[in-house]
Amino acid sequence: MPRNQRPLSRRSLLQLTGATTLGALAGCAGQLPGTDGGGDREVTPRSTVSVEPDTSVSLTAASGTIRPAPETSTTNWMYEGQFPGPELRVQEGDVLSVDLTNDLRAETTIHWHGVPVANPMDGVPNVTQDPVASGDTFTYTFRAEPAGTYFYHSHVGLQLDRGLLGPLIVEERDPHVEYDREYVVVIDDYLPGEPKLPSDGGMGGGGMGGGGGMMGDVRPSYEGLLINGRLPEDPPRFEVAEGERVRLRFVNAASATVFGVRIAGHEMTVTHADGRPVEPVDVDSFVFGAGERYDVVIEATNPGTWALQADALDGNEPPARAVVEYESADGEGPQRPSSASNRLQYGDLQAISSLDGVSGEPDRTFDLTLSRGRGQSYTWTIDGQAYPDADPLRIRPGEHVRIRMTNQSPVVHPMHLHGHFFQVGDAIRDTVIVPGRRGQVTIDFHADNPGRWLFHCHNLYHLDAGMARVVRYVE
Ligand SMILES: [Cu+2]
Repeated sequence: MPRNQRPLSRRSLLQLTGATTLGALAGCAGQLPGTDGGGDREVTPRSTVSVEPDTSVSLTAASGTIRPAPETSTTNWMYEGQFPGPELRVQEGDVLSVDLTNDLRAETTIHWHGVPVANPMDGVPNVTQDPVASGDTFTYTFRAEPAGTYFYHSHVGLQLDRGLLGPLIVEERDPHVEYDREYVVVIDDYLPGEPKLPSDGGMGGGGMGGGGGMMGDVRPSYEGLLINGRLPEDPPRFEVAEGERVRLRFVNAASATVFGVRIAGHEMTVTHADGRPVEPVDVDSFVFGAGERYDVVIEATNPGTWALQADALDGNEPPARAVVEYESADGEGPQRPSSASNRLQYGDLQAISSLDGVSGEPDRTFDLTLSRGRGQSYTWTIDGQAYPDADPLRIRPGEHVRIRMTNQSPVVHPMHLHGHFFQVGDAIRDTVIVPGRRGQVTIDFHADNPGRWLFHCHNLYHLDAGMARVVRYVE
């Protein structure tokens, strides 16, 4: 049963039988604006752009067969019969219109990860829209800004881990770095078949996966790691010419995997974090969690055939692989990267331009604890509450909001805020890893986009098991 159709929890029953019955019912989509259960009046979201779109695209979600390697095929869910889904590419400021047609036998939506769209376009089922029923079409329209490397994916249940994802590139009109060509590198974990929560008998035939235990984590039984939908036996090839500067747009589209990324024979200059420009920083590797993106530039000054490799930090599958191949290469097998010695740290990231509205002391601060739920069931909580059975975080328009997170579990949580960029250290991002074992991260954002916005862990299994809250604008 989908989470949003579970029997009413004790908290919901208390709300329904209390004095705030109408407020609690206003939590259904389609009733904006209303009161929010706490008695506060909700702020009407920004409306969707109504101008003629610059680009119109159709994405049909349907089941089909993928072949991630010549000898391997499986049934997947896909957009337009492609996995990953088609690359959507527009210019900064363009209006993009996407008709999502649902040819699945399940409800679905699309979320535009990282893009601060108007709230009704954000694709969160039962929060910003009714899910799109089987056979129906829903049109998403939004202005694609700011420029950056993004991705789109279903936000219903565990559908992201079934293949419903694709890259979204918003090209800057005036890039702060020069490059001659570019490749998009979507890194993913490969799960044939239907994803399930451990509590529903998922993740390895009902058993606990690696690293199990009360306080530990489980990971689905992935059958490999992918770059652009390919297993390492049949890696994608990125051709380069000697002397070129090559931009690589890395997207971690995995559902439960943190990757460490290296390229043999080349230093990487990190130029963007979550699509936002940073002062260029030279590294030989970086680590990113589900939902994070990095853009890097490499200088093609070392002819040959070189492996680009992404290792699962918390899994033992063979690394995902691509090949960087010079036009002049002689066909020798790719050389493997040496071990990482100069790995990117968050502290290295310095945004080119600052975020408005977050200087000085915050108007409102939330202190939130991230932890594994107590008891036998597989739940993940924020301050002891498991979504959707969780209180909204109420904020007012124009506020400088701070969220301080402390991770009381041993595993990392890549936390993602919808609808806003946030400041973390000197960087501007939309997703940030909170390290395990009492790791602490503080983010600051400007409340400039009214609506109901999900704030959640981008480990899909943690999200589906409750690690989410709705940030709600009230008057
Ligand atoms: Cu998590």
